[in-house]
Amino acid sequence: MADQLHHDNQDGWVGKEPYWKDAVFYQVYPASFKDSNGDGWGDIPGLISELDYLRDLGVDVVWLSPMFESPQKDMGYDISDYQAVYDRYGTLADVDTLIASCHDRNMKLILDLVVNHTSDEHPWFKESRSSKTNPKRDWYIWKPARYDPDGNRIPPTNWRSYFAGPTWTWDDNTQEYYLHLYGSFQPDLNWENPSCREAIYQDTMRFWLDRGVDGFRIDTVNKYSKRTDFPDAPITFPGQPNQPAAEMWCNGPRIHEFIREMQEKVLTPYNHALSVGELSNTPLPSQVLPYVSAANRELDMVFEFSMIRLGTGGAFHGKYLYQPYPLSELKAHVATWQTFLEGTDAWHTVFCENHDNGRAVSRFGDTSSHKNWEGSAKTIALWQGTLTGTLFLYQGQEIGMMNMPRGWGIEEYKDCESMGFYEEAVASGDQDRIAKTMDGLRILARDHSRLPFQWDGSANAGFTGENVVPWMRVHDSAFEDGLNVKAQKEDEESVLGFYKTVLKLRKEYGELFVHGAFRHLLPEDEALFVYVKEGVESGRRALVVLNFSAEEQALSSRGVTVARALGCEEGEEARLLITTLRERERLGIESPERLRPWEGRVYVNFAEGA
Ligand code: TEU
Repeated sequence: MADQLHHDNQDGWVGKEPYWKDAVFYQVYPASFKDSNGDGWGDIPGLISELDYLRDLGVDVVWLSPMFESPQKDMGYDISDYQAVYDRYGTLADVDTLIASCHDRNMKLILDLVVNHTSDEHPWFKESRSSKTNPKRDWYIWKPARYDPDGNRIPPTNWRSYFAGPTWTWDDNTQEYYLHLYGSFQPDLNWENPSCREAIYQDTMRFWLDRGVDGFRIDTVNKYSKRTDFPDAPITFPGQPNQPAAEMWCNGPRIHEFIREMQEKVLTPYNHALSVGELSNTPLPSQVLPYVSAANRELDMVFEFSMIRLGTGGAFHGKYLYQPYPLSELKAHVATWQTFLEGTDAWHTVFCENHDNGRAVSRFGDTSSHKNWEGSAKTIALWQGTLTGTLFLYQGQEIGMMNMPRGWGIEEYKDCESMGFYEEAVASGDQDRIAKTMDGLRILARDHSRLPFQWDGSANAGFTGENVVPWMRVHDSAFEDGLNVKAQKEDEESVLGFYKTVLKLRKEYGELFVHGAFRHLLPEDEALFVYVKEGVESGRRALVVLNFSAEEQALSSRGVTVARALGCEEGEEARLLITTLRERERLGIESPERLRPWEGRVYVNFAEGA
């Protein structure tokens, strides 16, 4: 049997499985969660003051997005000191208190590990750029210029960066280019250099593990090993200077060696500290398996991006030119990753939001009316809560937070990626492209998920003091539609109340929902998402029926009956475990074959009379 990469069951939460499979994770974006000192930015004391809210919701592990010292050009994903806390977020002592406060509540805390690149203001980079002979020169990736036939200086390759523009920036002082897959202010570290790797392990990982954090969400985990021959990428967009080039720097030749080294030298010695890697540009199960197969001793789990990227025009050029897609495509991605685990020793994640994407209810649900908003937010809860893998929620998902109102202009968008694409469209002078980019941003921009958290209906939604100007504008829905925690706490049947119930059921029926085998029914259907989850040992089953449309849908007209789909045997009956409908809306749902608009239901097989 494979030597399982397990955490010890220190807490005795689960039997033979590591705790993080059944645990519910919750991502906190510190700038936008809760401001305790009235400067318009969320902070760590604010987070500490709401840990009981998270515990009460059913959260087991908090993932805190970067709170390190940073010029904040990419909201802390540009770190200038890994061992200091950004002033507006608090102090080292606050993080120590946060760790202790999580542990006191039997919760865990993981930090964001951003080590593909640093800020250009990190002392390592300042040294590296100071001269060609500096000992840290080789800690970053430097290359001489090329020249075109007219003698103009051009970058070493034609690679396009994530935030638009080339992946190379010229350094006047030392007359070479440095590589950056993201912004020019985010130079890539050179993982080929062993002393650079050792500094990463020591200064960014062991430092925090020694203080008691339980592991890391590992940013851009598959981009540390680049091709070292630096070829040009093939031309995908003729006439463009910079081309998509992920195959040149993603899942590179030494990537598994580097990750295994990190696991062996750092994570394993710290009681197998938790690792969840961000694995973009890697859509094939065969590519993902080596990262998460327990026998390989690399990562506990990863975020795979096929579903979260739906609607984008690819990861690079044209990302924000919105591409509509049918529900069947979304379902196919889910089915691929639900069945990925079968017959392997791997594990996976379940998520539909994070700080890099629009809100799920606005993308996959329906915000055209209050009723549809509520129904679709709950249907999304039921969908996520019944899928196999470790569940990750993003702050505000549990109250159904939405994208910015469509009427808000570009001035409300702050993200460097949004700016890069918008400015590129403007520079093209093409009005159609500008309009289409703006439309895409309205659905997909990273900004939407970064709006202040909606705690109550007061002037700044309880995120910060009423007279403070928050760093991003508060969504009108906090006041106008009662979309806030306070209002939803007073209503057991709210989206928040529903999430709590779903998370409880997820644990109670963990064998089905967290670990069960997934069987897809009606895969081609463009309105209903229907699947069976089956307990591997008990043979117990759940039938999940989700209406992803604003019309009533009948199962019967599709030839499906609940008892048959559930595989009820003699002496068994199908029982409704949960529906997204409010009590007063349930009249007449005895006919189990009809689903209301944006309604989700789960049936379970029970022994008759039990
Ligand atoms: O994102 C890495 C990344 O490449 C993406 O998947 C991201 O969604 C990007 O917007 C794609 O265009 C991580 C962080 O999550 C993101 O916030 C950072 O901006 C990025 O790394 C750079 O550190």
